[in-house]
Amino acid sequence: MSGSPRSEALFAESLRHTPGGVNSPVRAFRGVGGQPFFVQSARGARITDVDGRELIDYVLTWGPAILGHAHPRVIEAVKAAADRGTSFGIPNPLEVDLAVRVKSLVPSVEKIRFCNSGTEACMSAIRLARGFTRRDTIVKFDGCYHGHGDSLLVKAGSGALTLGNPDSAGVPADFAKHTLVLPFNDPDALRAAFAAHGNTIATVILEVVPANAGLYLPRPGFLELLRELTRAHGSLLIADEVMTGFRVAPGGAQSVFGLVPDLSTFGKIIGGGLPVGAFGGRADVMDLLAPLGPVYQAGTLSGNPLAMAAGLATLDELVAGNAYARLEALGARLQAGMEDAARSAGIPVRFQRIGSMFCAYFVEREVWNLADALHADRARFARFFHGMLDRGVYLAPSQFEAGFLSTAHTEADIDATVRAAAETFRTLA
Ligand code: KE4
Repeated sequence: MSGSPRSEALFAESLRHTPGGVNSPVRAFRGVGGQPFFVQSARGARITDVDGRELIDYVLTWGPAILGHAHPRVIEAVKAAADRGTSFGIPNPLEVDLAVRVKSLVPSVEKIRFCNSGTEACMSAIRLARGFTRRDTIVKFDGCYHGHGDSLLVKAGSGALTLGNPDSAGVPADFAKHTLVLPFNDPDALRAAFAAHGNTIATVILEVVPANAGLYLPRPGFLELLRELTRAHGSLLIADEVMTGFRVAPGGAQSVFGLVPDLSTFGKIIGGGLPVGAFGGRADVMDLLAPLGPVYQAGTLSGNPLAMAAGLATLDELVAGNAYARLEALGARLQAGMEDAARSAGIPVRFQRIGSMFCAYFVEREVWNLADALHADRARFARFFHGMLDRGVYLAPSQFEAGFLSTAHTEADIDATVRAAAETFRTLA
């Protein structure tokens, strides 16, 4: 972004101390070129950078800020909790309150364990599934991202895909060989994998709505087949709802698509912007976890009162109001405006959305899997990203990430975004 002297100076300094100058790779703008700006503060649907520029934010710290940034109810809850101490390492009442609240919203969760990130949640759920089934093989889908646990950094999405290294260095071949990667929405590949390996497959983990290679949806029948095959072969089904949980519906994507997984993973929204993760599901599986059973999993800050308080305030605010109807209306308005703007400029854009999560692929075709997504014009997306940034709109800095809306976005924000998009599309023709 032109004219950002303080961000430029901070980035130069950060590069001296932190690899790539960032604490998470996707923030480095490698997918779009240029360098990241630094945020001074954020409120509602807006972020303000260290050079005083205000931007309409569609990244929302990658999903957690579904109420917008610094929502008064969340801030108040965190302040009140902090006044009582920040972490105890001993059970506190808020852990029970949030467990009860998540269970009330997601019926497939009979028991839950909190941790500190989505990665930890997915890593732990995989270990638990392997312990429960006494099998080693896991199945994931290409382009899906389930955090940076060793077993899962195989043809992964998000930052790994953005940087073009979906298979990370440092993961022993002996780990990766237990991970089968299938194309998403491919029933034949699914059937063949179970026919060949069914009795060794511990679990299949999926993003019910893959949103780490942009955003695409399960084709009708795919999830039903997956549930049928996993059940028939004694494999557990893990729904990774770190991004979709409490985002696409109070009960997550599983409630939208009628999927009943054995385990689910959560993160982001249930921490209200503080570090949190969780995994939960069938009690007979969860009870294999230490201290009850032989599968070890632990964390110093797991269930810490600040994250629990922020998560409770977020879920209470979401469920109390008509948040999901508002998020759907805002999403539909954005989609209609963006599609009209692209069409008027003659730019092929495939806008895919579920509720308040979306992706504008620079491609003509429908996108149903990673192979389709890889046809998107990344160079054109990068020019679009910077054009929008220069016009005051911050989109995810990668064609392979989803965008998010919050209840703090207004119709005026959407209309301003669409106007910026119309101007930007015209520069791409
Ligand atoms: P974390 O470890 O980043 O809290 O969660 C990992 C994770 C697990 N599962 C899904 C479906 C996810 O989307 C994520 C993390 N999402 C990315 C954004 N696509 C986090 C952004 C980043 O890596 O900086």
